[in-house]
Amino acid sequence: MRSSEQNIESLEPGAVLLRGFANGEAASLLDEIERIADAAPFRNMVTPGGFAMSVAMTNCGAFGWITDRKGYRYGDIDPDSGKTWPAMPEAFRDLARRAAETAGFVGFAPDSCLINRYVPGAKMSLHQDKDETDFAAPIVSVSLGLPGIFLWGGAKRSDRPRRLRLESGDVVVWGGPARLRFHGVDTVAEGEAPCRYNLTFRKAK
Ligand code: MD3
Ligand code: FE
Repeated sequence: MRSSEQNIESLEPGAVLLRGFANGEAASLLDEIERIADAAPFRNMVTPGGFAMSVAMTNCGAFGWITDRKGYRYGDIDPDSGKTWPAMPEAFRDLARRAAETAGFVGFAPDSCLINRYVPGAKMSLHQDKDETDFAAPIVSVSLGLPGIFLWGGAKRSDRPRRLRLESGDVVVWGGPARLRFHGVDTVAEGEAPCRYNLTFRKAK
C-alpha cells in the first residue's frame, strides 16, 4: 500500500485498527524507547495484590502510569528515580495525534505514554483502563517488535474476548463506546524480535 493510502478497519463502534500505520517510523520509535529507558529503566511493577507484573513498564510524558501496593494511579514522578518522567518525544505525540485523527478523533493531545515491554512468556490479564479522568479522549496503542494476540472483550469481564493478532507497526485507536472495554494480551511467543513493545497514549488528567 502506498503511504498516501490507509488501511482503516473498524473493529466495533469507536475502535479502529490501522494496520501498519507506524511501519515507516518503527526504527526511530525503537531508538526513542531506548533513550527513554536509559533515563527511566523498564521495571516489573507490583500490583496492589502484591504480584510482580510479567510486563515490564516505563513511561514518558507529563504523567506516568504506576502500580504498587498502594494502588494504580498516574503520577508526574518516577518512583524509582524520584525525578519527572522523560519528556514525550515530538515524534510520539505527532504519531498519536495523526492516528487518532485518521480514526476520527480530532485534536488528541496525550499527556501520558505508557511503554509496555513483553518478553516471551509475558502477558496482561483482562482489565479496563479507568485510571484516567476523561473517558471522552481515546487511547492510541502502537505495537512494535514481536506480534501479540490482543484480547478484546466486552463491557463485562465475563464476556468472552475476541482474539486479534497485532503486528509490529499496527496502531489501534479505542474511543467512544469502546473506551471501557475489557482487554488484555495473551502470552507472547518467541519469534524474530527480542520482545514486543506497546506504546499506549492516553490523556490521563
Ligand atoms: C481497548 N496494554 O497498558 S494497549 C495497558 O498491548 C494495555 O500492552 C495493552 O492494555 C498492550 O493498559 C493494550 C491497547 C488498549 C488500551 C486501552 C483500551 C486497548 C483498549 C481500552 C479499551 C479497549
Ligand atoms: Fe489496558
